[in-house]
Amino acid sequence: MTIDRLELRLLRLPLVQAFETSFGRVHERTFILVTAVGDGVAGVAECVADADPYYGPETTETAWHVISSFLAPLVLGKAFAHPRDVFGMMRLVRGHAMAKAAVEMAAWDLCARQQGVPLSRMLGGTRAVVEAGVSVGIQGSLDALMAKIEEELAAGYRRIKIKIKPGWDVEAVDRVRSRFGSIPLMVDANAAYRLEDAPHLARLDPYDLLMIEQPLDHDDLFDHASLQRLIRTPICLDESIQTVRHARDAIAAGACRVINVKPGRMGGFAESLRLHDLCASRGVPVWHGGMLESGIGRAHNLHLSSLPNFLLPGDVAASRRYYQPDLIEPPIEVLAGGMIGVPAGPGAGVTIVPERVARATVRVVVLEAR
Ligand code: OSB
Ligand code: MG
Repeated sequence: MTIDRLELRLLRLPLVQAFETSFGRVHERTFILVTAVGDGVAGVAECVADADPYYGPETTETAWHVISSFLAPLVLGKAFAHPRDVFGMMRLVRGHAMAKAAVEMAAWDLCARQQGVPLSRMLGGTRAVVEAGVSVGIQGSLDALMAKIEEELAAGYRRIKIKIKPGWDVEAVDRVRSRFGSIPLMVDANAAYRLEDAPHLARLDPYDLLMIEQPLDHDDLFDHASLQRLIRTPICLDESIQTVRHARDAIAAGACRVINVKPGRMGGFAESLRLHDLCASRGVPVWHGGMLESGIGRAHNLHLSSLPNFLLPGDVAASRRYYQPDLIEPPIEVLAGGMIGVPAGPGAGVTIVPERVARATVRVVVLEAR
């Protein structure tokens, strides 16, 4: 198969509710929608790079530049046997995983649509529904946090994750445990601490958290290994796992006991599958992360989440928590019991509403094989 044309579309969508992490508060998402066309069929994927380089080094503008100037020439008009080969076709370009992932995942969607099968089937998924968890941002007050968690539990979510940072951590967890008892609970620090904070982070140990996600620096493995020896709460790595090699080294070093999979961070589905398989072979459970995606990226995440080593609920919540309306119709909803169905149609299996995409569009470019 080949990709004959790539369309990049920069979109800006307001969030239903502002989302705050240790690196700041966002009120809207700016992201690129990539459409890959081959043999008259279109595949679509969402680039998870944001306007700011705060979660990781990429931004929407670096992704736009790298895809249009460097990745598009490597893939346009070039025959490949399977979309798992697309990542390798882009290996001349170092890093820029989010830019690569958007191109690669659009190729998977294209291929699945050409074959008329759901993405989950092509990826090796084994489940029709997946367990949904939610990521609850830092709130204005602890009372507001309690109200938010109450709302999410009532919606059925099977695991609560709260964002933490210095000054919003032990007390918040203590309040949640006193109020809601032994619910499945975890925290995500988005790299807000240093190894010197180990005694402070050990104060979370009595609360039986499922895990603490990314306590230390975005590119660190060594200090995480030291920290894991000092705290009982299992460490889960997010930002620090940008390649399968990072995961291999992290597991060998004891830097984590759980890994979060985000295909955008890994450079696409093929590398995410390799990460999934490596973790399965080492007995390390994985779960699917989220990047405040619209329903398009959310659907891709659900397909990948249907693989067998996704043993913990993911950040794969319903559309309505993020965008109203979403770019897709019908939106993604949480079923009774906190499960979400993996879309059953061809490719990502969701229907994009073109007028909503048009309304959110800031800029478009079409790149063709030459
Ligand atoms: O660290 O998992 C993260 C959102 C943006 C960037 C990084 C992260 C997150 C989330 C929200 O935690 C996940 C979601 O609900 O999509
Ligand atoms: Mg995280």
